[in-house]
Amino acid sequence: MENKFGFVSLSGRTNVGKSTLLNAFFQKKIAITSRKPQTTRNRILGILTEEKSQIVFLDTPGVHLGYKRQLNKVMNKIASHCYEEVDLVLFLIDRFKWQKEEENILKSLKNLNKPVVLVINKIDRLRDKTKLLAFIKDISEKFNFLSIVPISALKKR
Ligand SMILES: Nc1nc2c(ncn2[C@@H]2O[C@H](COP(=O)(O)OP(=O)(O)O)[C@@H](O)[C@H]2O)c(=O)[nH]1
Ligand SMILES: [Mg+2]
Repeated sequence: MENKFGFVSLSGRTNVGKSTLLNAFFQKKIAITSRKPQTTRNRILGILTEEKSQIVFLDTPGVHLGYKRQLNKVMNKIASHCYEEVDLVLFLIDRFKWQKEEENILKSLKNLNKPVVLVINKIDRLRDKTKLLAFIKDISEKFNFLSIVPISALKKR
């Protein structure tokens, strides 16, 4: 395997499990949650270094500002600028919850022209796992996701 290096950005509204996923990647608690207001610069959430690869995890300023501010062209510009150095976006959702916020995030992601992996988190809490396939089929019609991956960040699965 060649040496690999890349920037991965984590997208998804509050509480979908972004921090939990990062903790799973890093296998231990690190200071990755910040209460500070988002700046216009990419914020490094953590750097995962393995023998032949290094991934820098970034959060995604501008995408989660809420509907009204997201409509603001200047903020959109700033947000897309921050995405320029991103190689891959992980877009997390909470099971089958697909609401206005998810639509708005997807709208922003569509403009970026970056590969997006849709991560369906919290599947440990799915009562009926047979619905997963139908959901994946529906959601894959919304956007050409690089892949759609059901996970449980909490259970590290
Ligand atoms: N059951 C379950 N709970 C999860 C999972 N991932 C995250 N959570 C919980 O969801 C809540 C929000 O998670 P957090 O990582 O802080 O979300 P963030 O706001 O996107 O960073 C916490 O109570 C987590 O323990 C999961 O895979 N399964
Ligand atoms: Mg968090």
